[in-house]
Amino acid sequence: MLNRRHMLQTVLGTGAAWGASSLLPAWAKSSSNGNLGVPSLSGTRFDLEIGQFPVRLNGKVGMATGINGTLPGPLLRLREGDDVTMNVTNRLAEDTSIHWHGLLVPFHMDGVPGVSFPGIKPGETFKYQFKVPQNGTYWYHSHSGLQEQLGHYGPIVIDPAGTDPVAYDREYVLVLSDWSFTHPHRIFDKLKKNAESLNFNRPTLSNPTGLGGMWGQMRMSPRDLADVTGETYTYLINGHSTADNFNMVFQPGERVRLRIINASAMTLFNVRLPGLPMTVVQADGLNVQPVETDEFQMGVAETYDVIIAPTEARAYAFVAESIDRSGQAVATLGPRAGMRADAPALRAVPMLTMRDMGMAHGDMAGMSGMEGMDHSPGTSMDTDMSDHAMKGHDMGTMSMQPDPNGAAVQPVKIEADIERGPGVAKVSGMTMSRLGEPGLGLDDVPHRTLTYNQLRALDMNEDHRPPGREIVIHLTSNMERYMWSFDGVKFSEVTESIKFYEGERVRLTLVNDTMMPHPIHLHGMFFDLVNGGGHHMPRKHTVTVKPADRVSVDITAEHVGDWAFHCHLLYHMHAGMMQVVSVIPPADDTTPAEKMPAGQMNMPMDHHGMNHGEGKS
Ligand SMILES: [Cu+2]
Repeated sequence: MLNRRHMLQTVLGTGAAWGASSLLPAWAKSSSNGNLGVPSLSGTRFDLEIGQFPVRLNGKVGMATGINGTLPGPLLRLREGDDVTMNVTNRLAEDTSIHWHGLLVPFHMDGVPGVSFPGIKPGETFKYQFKVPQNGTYWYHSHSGLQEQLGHYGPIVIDPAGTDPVAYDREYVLVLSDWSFTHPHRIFDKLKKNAESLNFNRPTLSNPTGLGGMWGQMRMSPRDLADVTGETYTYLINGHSTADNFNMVFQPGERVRLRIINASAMTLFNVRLPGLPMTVVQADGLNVQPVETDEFQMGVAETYDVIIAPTEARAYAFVAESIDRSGQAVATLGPRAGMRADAPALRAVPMLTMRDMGMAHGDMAGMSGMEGMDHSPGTSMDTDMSDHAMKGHDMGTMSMQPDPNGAAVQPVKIEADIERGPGVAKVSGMTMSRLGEPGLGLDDVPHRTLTYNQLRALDMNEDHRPPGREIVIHLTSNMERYMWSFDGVKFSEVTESIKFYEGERVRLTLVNDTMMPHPIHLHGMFFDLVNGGGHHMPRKHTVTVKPADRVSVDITAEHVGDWAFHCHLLYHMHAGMMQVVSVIPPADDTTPAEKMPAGQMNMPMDHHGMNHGEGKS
């Protein structure tokens, strides 16, 4: 049988920048780390080529855009503290980029076209150089257009400079993704047309009173939990569909570390190994206090490392089920290669709850908010204007020592939130927090599920300062135009970045006014999730904000620069759910980009390099 990767590498084997080892099939490569389940590269210098190549999935051949001819791209195995060089060559006919997701690199090495650098033109090689500042499981992907959907992503594992507190006998990297044979621009067009075709505010056969328009405004139906479903997607584990049966071998009694990366474009996954408990030891690359569970929901871009310790010599299924249960990818973990575990049947489609609609208290607050949408497309809520007043010019003129009673501070007592302790989710005024819930559809499964409230950083947080200010940002949508945004303004219409001051401790509160979960990602800084963890708040690069959820994260603004801040659902970002956070020196109102030497960047704060879908697709 033709090995798919081998075929791809044969097709592309003449690429100039390829090392000899990249021509070998994954299983033939020697590596001191053993076979992790994906082709891997290690060292301090990496030659990466972005190109197109064919992939065969379920008997069908499609064209991928990716790195070094494999789907996913090769594992980059780095060592904490090393100085690394990534030579990224663009063999495409369009611009490309690589963003090192979760790595705290200088902003001009962050790889976001139009924000941190101009992008990589066709035929060009861009040399990324940085000191690897951390350890753990991360990943990399395109930040150009919709390339990520086509296969432009790969895993990163950074070995710690010191000893690893996590003990394991064997490890596997599991890159979860969603593949489509439909071109992403077509998918995006369909999403927009679908949204436009909804009969808003008008009685229809299915909504005879017109009241059902409530659903239409937010989602198409109470069952519609994902924009793009298993009808369009083939779900993959390391580039393998369920039919491919990706295989992992273990010996009974071994501790096996699974480094799970959700590298999909649009799919939140429920992850479980029926009959085998998982001990979560790391989230988003940072170690957490071990917590045993049976299932967890993973937002796009999140990573979880788990330890499993199978004692029976039998095949176990590793299941990544899409949140709407329209499909899944199943791999096998067994004592011998080539075994196939029984794939569990897809479970019943979960329903959105009143809580998801922001109507947990049975009052009309959520309803009136939705009615507000009718008259003000573009801003999803008329309420809570005090939150909006927080943003913009007020902040731009603040000094380094913000007045805690000033206009930029929420009426809530910020200190109280910090000191409240483990009960934070239950305190009045925080009742919309859903950190104690496992995620859509996992409330009533007959086993343990992970919640954000269970996560505690293994190491004590370094910054114990309470935040000096709180910035509230609403996650907003206008489904009539498939517009997703922050505070009702899509990225292409944003005129000013969000300002953080170098050295400050700032609280970001994300309020989800929509009925979809959004995995929110900030480049260049970690979110310290305010979950009652005291000085052991879990630190994450991506936080999934559930429908009608209100999540606070504390951030230490350390690295001056312009940093992308966006929903990691690819089409949401493309539609405008993105902003730029500028970390600027105290009392200095210019963005770092404006201070860059001429020629290093096309235009400061150039949003146009992002290939916004709106009006262009
Ligand atoms: Cu989103």
